[in-house]
Amino acid sequence: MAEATAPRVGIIMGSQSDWPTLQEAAAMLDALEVPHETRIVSAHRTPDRLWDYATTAADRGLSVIVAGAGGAAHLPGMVASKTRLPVIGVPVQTKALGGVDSLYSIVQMPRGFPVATMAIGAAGAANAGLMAAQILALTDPALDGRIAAWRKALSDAIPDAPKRD
Ligand code: RP5
Repeated sequence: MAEATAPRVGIIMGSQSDWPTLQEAAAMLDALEVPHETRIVSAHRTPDRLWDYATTAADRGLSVIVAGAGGAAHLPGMVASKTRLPVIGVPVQTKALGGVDSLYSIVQMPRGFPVATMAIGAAGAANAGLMAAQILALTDPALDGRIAAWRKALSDAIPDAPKRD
């Protein structure tokens, strides 16, 4: 599914070590049948790749970019500076500072260059996938229907009362 058809969402991450987090975004897009691609693009280690990715993303047919990074997490903001596609930032949890470093690096963008910042870690990555799908669903009624069904299944799975020991 991920790259079988032209991708509409690009999931990028600063390192292979971010994949266990960003795979949650990919899994959500798989579940909602949204074609997407996954790439390693580092703001610090591969700045030229970042530049190329951001400047060609729209022309290649992408509509939303999910960007996850940890620590000094410049990736989402740098990508947002070179494309007008919506960028959803995912702060990756870090060993040193728990991901608060990543969150602060991503969320505190200057006026004019927004990054839609999710929660730290796996939940944030899953929500990034959902948010990307919801943006696409504004012009895709079939996808909107799949998101509605996904939400209903989630609600239906929640019991009325807690199990008591
Ligand atoms: C960031 O540095 C990456 O996004 C990653 O979260 C962090 C650590 O990268 P590795 O040292 O594991 O490659 O750029």
